[in-house]
Amino acid sequence: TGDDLVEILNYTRSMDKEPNQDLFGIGKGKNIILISLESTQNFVINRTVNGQEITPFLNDFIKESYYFDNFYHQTGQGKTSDSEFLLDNSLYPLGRGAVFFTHAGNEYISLAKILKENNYYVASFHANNKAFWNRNMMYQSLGYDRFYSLEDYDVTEENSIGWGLKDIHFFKQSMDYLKEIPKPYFAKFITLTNHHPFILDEKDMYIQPFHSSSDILNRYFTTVRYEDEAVKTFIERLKEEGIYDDSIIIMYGDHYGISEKHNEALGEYFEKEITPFDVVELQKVPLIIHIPGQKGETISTLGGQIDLKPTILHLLGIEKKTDIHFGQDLFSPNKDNPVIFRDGRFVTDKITYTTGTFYDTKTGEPIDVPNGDQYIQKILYELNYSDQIIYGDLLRFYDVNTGRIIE
Ligand code: GP9
Ligand code: MN
Repeated sequence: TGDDLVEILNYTRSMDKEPNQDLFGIGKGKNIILISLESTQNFVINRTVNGQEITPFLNDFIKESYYFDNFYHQTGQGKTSDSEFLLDNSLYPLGRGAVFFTHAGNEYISLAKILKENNYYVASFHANNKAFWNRNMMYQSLGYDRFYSLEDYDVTEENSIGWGLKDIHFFKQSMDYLKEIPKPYFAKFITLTNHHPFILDEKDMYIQPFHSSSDILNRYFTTVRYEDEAVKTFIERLKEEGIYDDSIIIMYGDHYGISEKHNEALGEYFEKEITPFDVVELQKVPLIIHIPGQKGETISTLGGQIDLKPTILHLLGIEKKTDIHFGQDLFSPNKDNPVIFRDGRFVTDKITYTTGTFYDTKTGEPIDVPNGDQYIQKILYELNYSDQIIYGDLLRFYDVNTGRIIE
């Protein structure tokens, strides 16, 4: 019942942070173009393979954007769909299964719904079957106006590989739709080519594979490089169409692409042994926020996908004080929440906890944390609160307009 919400509400309200005064509302009325970069980990940014840049376009683009280099994915078994869930709800995905499948009928206070109240048109673009990850159902609960899925794209043998339509074609075909939808809009583009097992046509290889003991890792660099090229073509089109200056562009990696199975090969790439601490670090994904007229800046504030919703709302000048979310605005001067992984690992500015051991976040050295158990408890509490909301469908009992619990 609604009683279960009282404690949770007290908790989330106590965690909430005020916006950054300089940036609050800076993007008011602008479109939001959000690009989900499939399986893109942060380690590829500003790095080379065989002497060549892996992401030449993004490396330039981050210079004129806010680039968060200390930002983590927080997904579980629901992979891409979990990242979408985190983005829209600032709730944690579930420890087992994909919440997009198991709780698609719940009541949510989604980013999409809040944006719609503020006059935005909300669309998702993804050239896969609309039922994949149950998106067609979940997007209804989240309040999306339109889902451009496989049936909206012209997919042929020629223009597809691996999981489907190649990203360059995906962006190209999407542009016809983007030009038609009402403004201002929130448009989410979910890329696909950089997906395990990272297969690419020879002619789409802008760089050559790496040489290590893992073909998966070797190919990964080539598909990331292809994705970078696709994003470049899209941004160029946005400029040509006059959309660029009217839009905030947000890009983030949805989750890791290279699992722990490939640690040995990763060790060959980094020329060091991969420790459990490194495995946590490897969960960083790029977050890039381009705001027209703003200078570029690299921001090392610790954050994760749970923080996206309040961050985006504040940029648009929307402060939904009655919202229930676990994240904090990444630009808030007082942001202090830890990054919590679904399996209980966590990262603070000082401590990283994984595989039963505490590490110094700065040095990666194992450390003794006298009150360590309290930390672990607090993390588990937060995950549990989020789970309670989902399992109990508790937002049914909450009136987000008044901030009151419905008896
Ligand atoms: C499928 C795409 C990729 O539609 O989102 O799914 P993933 O395996 O990364 O979750
Ligand atoms: Mn994915």
